[in-house]
Amino acid sequence: MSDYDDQNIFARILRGEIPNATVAETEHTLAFDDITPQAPVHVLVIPKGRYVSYDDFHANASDAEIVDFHRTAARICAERGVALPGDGFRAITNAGVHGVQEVPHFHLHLIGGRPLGRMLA
Ligand code: D5M
Repeated sequence: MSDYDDQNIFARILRGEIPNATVAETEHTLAFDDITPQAPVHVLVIPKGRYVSYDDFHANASDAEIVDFHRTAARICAERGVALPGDGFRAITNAGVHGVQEVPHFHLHLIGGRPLGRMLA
């Protein structure tokens, strides 16, 4: 696992150095609108802790952080009107070089509000 980069853009958002369009905030989790939305709903959910990627987060975060993260994501889907039994959404996380992860702070993309098509590599 690579070391955490304190200067990554989501670390700077968490420190309040860069503004964000906050969607939800809890003790362990922050969610905000993606700056380059790919669909009408495009929210990024991030843990407040210093986790690089999906695997780092799920291996090293506390159960409380993990539950809070996923409950927050599910609540946002409901609040943004994309949760089932509605039209649905896609939840994606990119990890590392093959996953083309641009920001090295774990984040989940919640994308919906239009038909997304089949996901192809
Ligand atoms: O994607 C990283 C995502 O982060 C990409 O969709 C743009 C988004 N991004 C980058 N900077 C910002 C700021 N400042 N606010 C909101 N969203 C941002 P990935 O390839 O998964 O690492």
